[in-house]
Amino acid sequence: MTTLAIDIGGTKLAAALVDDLLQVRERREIPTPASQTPDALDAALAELVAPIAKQAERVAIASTGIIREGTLLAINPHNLGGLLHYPLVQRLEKLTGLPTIAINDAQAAAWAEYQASGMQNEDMVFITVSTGVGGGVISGGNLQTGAGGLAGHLGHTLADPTGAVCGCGRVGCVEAIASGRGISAHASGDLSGLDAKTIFAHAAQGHVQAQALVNRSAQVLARLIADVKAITDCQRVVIGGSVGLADGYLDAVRRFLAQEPPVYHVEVTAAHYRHDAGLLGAAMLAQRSNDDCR
Ligand code: ADP
Ligand code: BMX
Ligand code: ZN
Repeated sequence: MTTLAIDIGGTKLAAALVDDLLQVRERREIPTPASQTPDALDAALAELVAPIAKQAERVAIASTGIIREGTLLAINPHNLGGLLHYPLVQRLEKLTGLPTIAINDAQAAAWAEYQASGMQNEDMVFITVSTGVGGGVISGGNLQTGAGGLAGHLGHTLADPTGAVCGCGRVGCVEAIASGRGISAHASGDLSGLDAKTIFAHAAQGHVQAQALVNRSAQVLARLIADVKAITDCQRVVIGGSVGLADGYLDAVRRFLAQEPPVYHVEVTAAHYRHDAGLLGAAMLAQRSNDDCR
């Protein structure tokens, strides 16, 4: 069966056709519109899926935000230009006429990465460092979504009680410092207003402030990983997202984690499916729910 997989992030929207052998075809990407009203996202999704939807038999969405009963509820609406909620499943069913499922992007990616890991009945945590910082927890081989979809939202745990106010309303969240938006928000002087991608490019050229911003993100992430190890005793942490997968970032995280006491050390790897983990995880979960219904 061919699945139209869609990944809705704070920066980009991606879509592709995924077959039962997990081959990804016709991958497309467009920027995520920043708008408080749903109309802009409606239009962007229509533009994104129009050329490929007719070849699909179902839709599987991995999306930023808490996904509850098919609706996106932003925990940090700033990541979506202030959009608070969006009826994902309803809109995509209307747009395509196809049966649709939706799941949080990091939860979906966690599932895909767990399948790729070869682990069995084990514990693994996926962390995306992207527009925000998201997470997905696999416990005893099962994906944890929580009763209300909140499970794994580890970007909203405390990194610094004197830190910036996060869009979720808490003070000093990991996301407010370590995410792409957090890195950009802390830039000043000649870096102010630049996005994380550009700041990473400056860091690679030896720009001192840019290097400090990247290191601060990696250090906060390493402390988060130590917390995750303490909470779950997982055997592996997998990192994805465009910041997480940026050159040198994972090595910096590993260096900071090595400074923590050994009991908090855990294997940290880059996402096997790289930037497609969310798309593939959603497609795999659609496949599984289809099988469950038979
Ligand atoms: P989304 O959050 O929409 O899923 P990404 O995973 O691409 O999208 O994350 C977007 C964030 O990653 C932005 O803050 C962007 O500036 C940053 N980014 C994109 N490419 C790179 C790169 N090559 N190096 C560092 N940061 C990057
Ligand atoms: C935020 C939150 C999470 C999401 C994470 C990564 C919103 C809109 N999103 O913490 O649900 O998993 O960002 O999202 O509240 P991304 O856009 O960086 O991929
Ligand atoms: Zn927060």
